[in-house]
Amino acid sequence: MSDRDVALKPKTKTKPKLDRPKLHKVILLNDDYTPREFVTLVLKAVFRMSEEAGYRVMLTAHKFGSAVVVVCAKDIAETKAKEATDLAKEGGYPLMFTTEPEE
Ligand code: TYC
Repeated sequence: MSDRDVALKPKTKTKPKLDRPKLHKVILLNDDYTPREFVTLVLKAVFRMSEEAGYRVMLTAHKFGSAVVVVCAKDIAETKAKEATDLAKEGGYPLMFTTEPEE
């Protein structure tokens, strides 16, 4: 085969399928000290929830110990959880938000 003859190999390489990055849950934790109104306020301010949605999520955490606030990309979940927890700390409350990967 001369240099000018370019042998074209059939393309046999397959792209390795990358797993989609896991989504993460932001979880609101109940405590005995933070006022309900303040929890709802944080949910509205940080997660842009309506009064009704915020109240519902707050009540779920109050009754069951925790509640899922939102499911989103890991970095956004972590940023939002920190922002909300910091806001509560500024207000002098122990309110906590955590994150965990979705199954
Ligand atoms: N349990 C709190 C109270 O009775 C209210 C509350 C609700 C706190 C939800 C945290 O995630 C929470 N004042």
